[in-house]
Amino acid sequence: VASYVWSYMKTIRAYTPLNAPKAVELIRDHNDDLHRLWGTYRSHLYFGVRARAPDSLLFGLLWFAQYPQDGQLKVRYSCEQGDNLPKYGWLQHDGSTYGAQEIVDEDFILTTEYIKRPNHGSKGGDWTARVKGKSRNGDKKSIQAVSLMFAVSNEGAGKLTRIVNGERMAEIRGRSPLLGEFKLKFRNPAGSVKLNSYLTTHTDDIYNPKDTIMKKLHYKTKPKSRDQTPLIGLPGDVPNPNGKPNNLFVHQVTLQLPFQIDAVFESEDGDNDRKESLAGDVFAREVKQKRKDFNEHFENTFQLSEKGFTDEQISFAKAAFSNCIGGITYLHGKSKVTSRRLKEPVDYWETGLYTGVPSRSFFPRGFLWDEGFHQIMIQKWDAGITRQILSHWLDLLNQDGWIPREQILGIEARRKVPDEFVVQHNENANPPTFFITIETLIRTEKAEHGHVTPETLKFLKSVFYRLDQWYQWYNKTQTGPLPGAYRWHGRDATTDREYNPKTLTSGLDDYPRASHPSDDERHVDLRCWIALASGILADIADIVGIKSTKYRETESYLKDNQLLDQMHWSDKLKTYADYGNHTKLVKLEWVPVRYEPHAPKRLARVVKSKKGPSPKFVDEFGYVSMFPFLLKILKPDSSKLRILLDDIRSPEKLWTQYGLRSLSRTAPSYNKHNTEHDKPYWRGPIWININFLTCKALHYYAHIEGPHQGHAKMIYEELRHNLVNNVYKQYQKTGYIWEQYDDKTGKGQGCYPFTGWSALINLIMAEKY
Ligand code: 6A9
Repeated sequence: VASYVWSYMKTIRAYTPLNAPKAVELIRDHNDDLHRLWGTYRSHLYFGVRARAPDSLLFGLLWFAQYPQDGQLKVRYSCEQGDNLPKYGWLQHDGSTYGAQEIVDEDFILTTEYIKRPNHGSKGGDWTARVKGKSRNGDKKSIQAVSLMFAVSNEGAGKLTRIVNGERMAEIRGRSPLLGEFKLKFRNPAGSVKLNSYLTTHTDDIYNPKDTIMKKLHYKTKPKSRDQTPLIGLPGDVPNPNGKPNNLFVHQVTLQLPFQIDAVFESEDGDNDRKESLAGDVFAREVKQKRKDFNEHFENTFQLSEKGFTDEQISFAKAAFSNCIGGITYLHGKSKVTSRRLKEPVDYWETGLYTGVPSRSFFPRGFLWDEGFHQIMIQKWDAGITRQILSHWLDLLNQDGWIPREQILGIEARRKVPDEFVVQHNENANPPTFFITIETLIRTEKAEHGHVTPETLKFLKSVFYRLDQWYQWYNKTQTGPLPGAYRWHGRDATTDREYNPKTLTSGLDDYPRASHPSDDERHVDLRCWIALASGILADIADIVGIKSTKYRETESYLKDNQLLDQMHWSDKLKTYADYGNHTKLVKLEWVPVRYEPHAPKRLARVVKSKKGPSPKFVDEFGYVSMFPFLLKILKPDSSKLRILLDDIRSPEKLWTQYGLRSLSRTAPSYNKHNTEHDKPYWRGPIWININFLTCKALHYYAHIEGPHQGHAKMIYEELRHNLVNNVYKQYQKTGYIWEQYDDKTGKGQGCYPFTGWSALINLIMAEKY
């Protein structure tokens, strides 16, 4: 019985929260919470507003052109690459009270502006969303009519009712435990109204109003003459046949271009002492002020005009930054996780997550190591956001000290992910980038005030135990058989379907590792990540007054360049490398599925050497080989540093005029497919996160005494120039910032818009590392 209980307790640890107070609670400040309650935290929608709480009112914009160019009705709602919009994204966003976005559709441009007044009453206050439309062809009067639809639902308990004048839904009134009493008013638009209509009905899925709306759209007007086209609209009240209550309210207005309309949310909490609604001229005045504040704060924070960038370049940097901060989302729900001890996946606990997202269209959800990168930039603007986002993430620690890498919370997020990608395994890590984020926060504050701010001190105290447990988890579960050896788990040793089995956990997915995964391989990037974590944890321990020598000792051990070289420097290859059971003589080939004549064929990895794989350094030069330099583990006078710098600068290897490619042109796996359908991902293309780390490291070695200082400086300047030029150029050309850039042409590729870590181009411009 005892052993059964023991085993059960070990099993449930995988999905049981760490036994410690939640960091979010420890750093909670009620006023700040109210200030941040409302936001554009539905960043997977072209425009959506919700509160940072699980029982929120949901507000989302849908639209379509009544006269589409190809006659196909196109209703826009969630950001989809398939919509093929020429351009969309935030031009300005301050992460809390203001955002301005431009969306270019076929023949018209929408602007969405959002402003909040958090201080009215005690329930988070008021906000207004303004949508403007204009023709794409200058100021010519357009016959195009655009239907705007504002869809409103409520997640938790509460009640919504509508106020209708004829065919126009003028107002929604509501009450909920979170928000108290409130009104959402649809103001009379400026512009020529072609049609008013609305929908109230019941839906089983409030997160997907589009499907319900599509089913209800129909022709509302009959043409009076031949050249008049009928208009499509909504039917009004459609009660549920089974008597289920209305939970979807849609205001629809069809307007000829140009137009402008305000949706005004007003909290009825407290005395109604509001002098003027946040609408009309009042709104226009406030937007002007917000724009000014944003521009000033941006220049104060990043100093791009002081650095001599042009206005267009600065607008681009503002868009990069704004999409990163404007991508911040609030998700809630449960992850699916599994472990060796579990027969099938189980639910993680219900949780809310305040987080940035790598891509609003393609993966609008939380990714662990991406988030560390986002927050390197966001903290410079508003450190409060960073402290809260990191606290949310660290509250995801289970009893073993693990954080699931990808956060797919709630129905909306789940819908975007094929089933096989949903489940997170409790042995799988991801690079602990949060340590870099925290190091940056501490360094920046110390430079500015001579010490960390009281808020950051409180934060560090609140998360210390969690950081320690997380760190221990890596050291317990990701180490190899030799002291100082680390290994990413999660590689598939049983497959011959991949050219080189992926290492998703490292963040570098298909980057080539030992050809034959084994428990005793060792990964140089992971060792460097833990070396870095050890040092920063030691710094944090000092700051919060924890007396422990273990972090510092581990740091010196892992950063010892000689020990590092013993384990990861290959004299033969003249580079840092992984070590494992390896042969570079592998190929993907079509092989028969059975040994019989005319059997069908499949693509399989075939070993082309008689000897087969054997323990050795992995002969592939690229991002992974750079980690001792990227994370500043190399001593400035290291001779290896010089070799690395030369290899980086070599066009035969990593250098391109657009940034550093992920894998050397001379590497055996350069540009190789992993399977028939898996194109090279981290096997050639240029990634901005690693180029950011490169700039950061070059900048460091350029500013520290040493024999390679001048060399580092030269490469730094060239690389920065190349990166900024290309990402900017591609943005001008395509309207977007991309997931990766092609190493031969510089073209943006992969998904878009990708304004997670690619937005760090702004920090590269600002040289704020
Ligand atoms: C799978 C497909 C609609 C891959 O930016 C997030 C991550 C990075 O953390 C990682 O380093 N990206 C990088 O190699 C994107 C991962 C997307 C997984 C999507 C499901 C959904 O199809």
